[in-house]
Amino acid sequence: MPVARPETSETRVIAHVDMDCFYVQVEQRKQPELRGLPTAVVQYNEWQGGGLIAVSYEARKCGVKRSMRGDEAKFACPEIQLVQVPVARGKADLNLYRSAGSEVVSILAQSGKCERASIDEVYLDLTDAAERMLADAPPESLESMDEEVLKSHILGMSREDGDDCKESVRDWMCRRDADHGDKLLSCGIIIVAELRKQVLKETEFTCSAGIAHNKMLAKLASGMNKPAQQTGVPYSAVQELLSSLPIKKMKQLGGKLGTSLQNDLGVDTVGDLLQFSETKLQEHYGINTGTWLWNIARGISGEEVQGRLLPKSHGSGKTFPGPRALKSLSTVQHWLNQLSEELSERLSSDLEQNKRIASTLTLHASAFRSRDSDSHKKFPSKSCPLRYGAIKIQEDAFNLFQAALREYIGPFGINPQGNKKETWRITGLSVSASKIVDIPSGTSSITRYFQSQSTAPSHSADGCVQEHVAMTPSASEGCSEQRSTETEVAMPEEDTSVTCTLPNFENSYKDIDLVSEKDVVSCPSNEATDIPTQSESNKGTQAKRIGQKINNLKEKNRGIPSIVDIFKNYSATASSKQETQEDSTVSSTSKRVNFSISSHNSEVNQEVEERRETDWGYKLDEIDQSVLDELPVEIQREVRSFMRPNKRFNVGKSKGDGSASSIAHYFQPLKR
Ligand code: DCP
Repeated sequence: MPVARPETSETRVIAHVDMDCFYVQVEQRKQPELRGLPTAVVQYNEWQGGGLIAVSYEARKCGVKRSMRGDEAKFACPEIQLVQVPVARGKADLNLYRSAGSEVVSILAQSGKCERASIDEVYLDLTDAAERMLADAPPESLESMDEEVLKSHILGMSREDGDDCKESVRDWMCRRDADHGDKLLSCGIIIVAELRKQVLKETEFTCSAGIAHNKMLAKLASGMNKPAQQTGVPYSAVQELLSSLPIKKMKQLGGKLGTSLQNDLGVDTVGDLLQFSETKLQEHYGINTGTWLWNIARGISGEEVQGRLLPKSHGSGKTFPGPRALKSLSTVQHWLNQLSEELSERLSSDLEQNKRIASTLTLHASAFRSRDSDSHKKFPSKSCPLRYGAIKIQEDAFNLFQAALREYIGPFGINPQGNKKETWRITGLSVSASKIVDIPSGTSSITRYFQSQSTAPSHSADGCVQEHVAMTPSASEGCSEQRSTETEVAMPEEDTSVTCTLPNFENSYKDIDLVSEKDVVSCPSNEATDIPTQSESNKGTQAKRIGQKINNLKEKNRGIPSIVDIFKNYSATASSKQETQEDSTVSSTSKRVNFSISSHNSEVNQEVEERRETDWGYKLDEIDQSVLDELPVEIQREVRSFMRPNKRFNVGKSKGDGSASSIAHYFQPLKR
């Protein structure tokens, strides 16, 4: 039964651009002698040669896969070149790859609405550009067509190898009787071929792309012909495409929902869904999911490309596979400190460069209980309002961890030494910052921001918010998504009998660990050392372009930088203190464990208050008049009163005590 053609979606032209073996390409640009060789990027740990996270297409031909360890890859392909991921704070440092991704985004964003979907993926809405081309220079009017265009794959078009195939592509694109949707698609194919060439020229990276009438189809198509190729999806080919597409391959159907469709409805391919009415699907999966399933079976997706060049969240994570699993609170705290420091750095640069503030801190962990029938119980994720400054994030992250651990293990599972031997193991940790918003211009709105920040997430009794994972696939894809890939990791040393399934935290960086393209601007020296001279001028141009783009976007926020400086100074002071305090913090861990969250927090808050007092006493001298002028009037009054000789700074006891606009309120500790 032919599927009714949706009327609205075919008038849009959406592209999904995906870099080819991205980390490998970044490393090959750094070391050009690796080009053309079978190469893989490995995580830095030495266990069995480290885990592969990116594999070149030459290595893939020898049977090397991302799921392999370095040793296994060498066995499959003895000449493989293994490149280590850069390391900082004892964990993978992905800044190099993030900056490289930003370079690509800056080029693609010239063409239309651009959404950075992950470290190496971008969606583009090319509808306007395609409409313009169709009006001004439609494909049939072009004297010649670029090779890259003619090499395109067009689904549903029969093709043979060689020149004939290019002719067929040209004929298809120049059909005068083509409908409006196909004509627009042809224009999109030409635009994307041009963009891919530009990306290659300016960054030396190849990418693949899918061009279709919606995001879902564009994403499906971009992975069909890799590397360095592009695939167009005319509406007429959609039904055939989906009829053979395994249900689990569809975005958002790789998990429980896909399994349920297979087991409960006997659906194997997306096309199989066509046999069910919308009502039937709604009966099984609820109104929204049912309708969504009914639509995807027909290739319909209304998801918009969001104009977003910056990530939706920042995250920092690490896995502790096999014998590396963490067994004590002090080691957990040590790693949370590292992760929090990295997160704090990224938040500071986002604040400084993009004038954006995050408001929610979330802790995720994966764990298992070794002597327990319930060892697959999920470690709960916890959130709380985010407070700026490395030390605060460290404290909050550790509090969240302890609250989650209590829940995971039950009230009697933790002893004052930190753990009961072999009771629990942590195999992955991550901290992330989300709900990122622009600081609105105008001081009153900043005040409002901070007011809302202190009340935003609702709290449970222990001050944390339980993260809920919705099954409904309505959420749009974003940089913050955790990868759903899971890795089987054996425990070779102490837990030889245990095999547990863990979320691949370090591998999940691709999705959670993005920074803004402003990094390219802010780190020219890094770029210069990492990248061969040939690309220097390109970098300069890109950096400028990125700078311009962000400046345009952030024009409205002029006047904020000085407030940003306050944050920066504050967290810088906090960090330097942290170095001296680190030992004592860790050694006092076991004592803290016995406290209830609230008593622990009051202890922490007291420390924080003391630190703040000193910090501000020191910082006040550094605040200049122009900074003060930007602050809300009440705060100006408050700060000026501190600046008067002999007036001692007294947090929380100053004029307007407890009012939302008190400067103390800006840095108020987490309310529990
Ligand atoms: N990545 C990671 N862990 C994963 C998956 C990916 O760290 N589990 C990193 C390394 C990849 C980059 O993200 O180079 C992009 O991931 P992709 O899934 O897009 O894969 P590649 O770009 O490596 O290859 P492909 O050409 O198949 O897209």
